[in-house]
Amino acid sequence: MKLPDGAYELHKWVGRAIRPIETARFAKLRTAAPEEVRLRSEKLRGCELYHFQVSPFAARVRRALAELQVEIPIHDVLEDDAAFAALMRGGRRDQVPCLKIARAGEPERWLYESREIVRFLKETVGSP
Ligand SMILES: N[C@@H](CCC(=O)N[C@@H](CS)C(=O)NCC(=O)O)C(=O)O
Repeated sequence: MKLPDGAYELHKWVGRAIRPIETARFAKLRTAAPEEVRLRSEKLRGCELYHFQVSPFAARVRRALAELQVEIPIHDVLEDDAAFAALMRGGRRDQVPCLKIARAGEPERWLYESREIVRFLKETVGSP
């Protein structure tokens, strides 16, 4: 990511510090039974979120995932160099959040913009 010098480590450490707080907050939104979550998440098969923890735009998407009662693979590009490389290879823009959409029979897409991603998620899985 094009962050200022020194910001990588700071973002990583702040991210690690706040992750448990967000996890606890969003856990309260996750009200569906595990089997329902599994079934709903099937509609998002092939979707993976690239993000980093302290991004407020990424938080918008993570919240939507919790509210929609779905789970998808999530990659933190500050914690995982391979994930960052995959984002740059596929999406070609060092910006988060980005949703990789790789569905059978469709060309692979890398969707940027948190509001667009949330709209896609809602349209794809519907209301819980
Ligand atoms: N309008 C975008 C803003 C995304 C954005 O600014 N993301 C920041 C992190 S909070 C980013 O990736 N910055 C790195 C860069 O643009 O190089 C959205 O809603 O997703």
